[in-house]
Amino acid sequence: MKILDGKITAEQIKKEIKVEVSQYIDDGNRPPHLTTVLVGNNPASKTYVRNKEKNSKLVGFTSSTYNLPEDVSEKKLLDVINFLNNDKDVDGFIVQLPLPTHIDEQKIINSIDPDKDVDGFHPVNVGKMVLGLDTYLPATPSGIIELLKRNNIETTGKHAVVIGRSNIVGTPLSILLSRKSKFGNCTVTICHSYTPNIKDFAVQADILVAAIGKPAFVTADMVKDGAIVIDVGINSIPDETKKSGFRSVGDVDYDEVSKKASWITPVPGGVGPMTIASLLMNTLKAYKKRFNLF
Ligand code: BQF
Repeated sequence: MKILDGKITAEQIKKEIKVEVSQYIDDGNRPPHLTTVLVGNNPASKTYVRNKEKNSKLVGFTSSTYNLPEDVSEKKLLDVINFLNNDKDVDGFIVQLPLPTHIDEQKIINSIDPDKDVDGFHPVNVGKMVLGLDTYLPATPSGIIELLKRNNIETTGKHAVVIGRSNIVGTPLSILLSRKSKFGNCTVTICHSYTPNIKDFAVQADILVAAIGKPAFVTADMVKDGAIVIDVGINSIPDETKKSGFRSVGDVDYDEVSKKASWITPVPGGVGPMTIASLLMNTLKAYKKRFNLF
């Protein structure tokens, strides 16, 4: 078994971005600028936003954050987005999800300028992705493809089984894995909450992706010998040995499944860091488009 190390791969990508950014700055350009909009105090969301700020600064971007209260009105949030859409100093921005239930998430996503939508969630960008047109790819699926690419893992002709059909991970990843491309060309099966006997599909996978949100959902009996296993899950479980009282585990029973897999992503340090690296790649792309730096 080989560890598909997202932390190391993401570090390489960040180093490359940092070199490219410093060249633009030497040429007299301003740095790329990523803005994050955070609504409320969800502890996981706060951690993710801090991560994005930290890594943006690490590669030489300007980073800014709008912290809005939990009870902010939909109208006020739309006003902030409208301001960012028109702010020439901001190349790309994201609205951290999930949003409080009184706000219509789709309405918010629809209001983002597709050219600044570095999460790739706007319907225009989703449509472009489906058609294989140039766009911002959603960060987690794009990070997974990049992780396979940079570790020279062949995908062509393989059977990929994706467990989970969210708009953010399962659905777009199934499209990227099946498209006509060097790191696509898979036959893809999507499993979800209405799939009877997910195990019957999972055991057939050459590439198995777990994006369900249930700790240790994928057990060793569900995995074919030599499969490539991608664990997208981040679940917090009680752990008395930790300061916080919790630790992060994926959707895969890592200890048992790693005995059968040819490659496996750890949690933490697998898909998560690649998600951040992809967001930075999208932001650099938005910046280059704005200033015609190609
Ligand atoms: C790691 C996310 C679910 C819902 C909304 C590194 C991140 C996580 C883990 C991170 C995620 C998950 C993010 C690790 C951003 C990935 O070392 O394993 C980085 O910050 N992520 C998000 O912004 O929103 C989410 C997961």
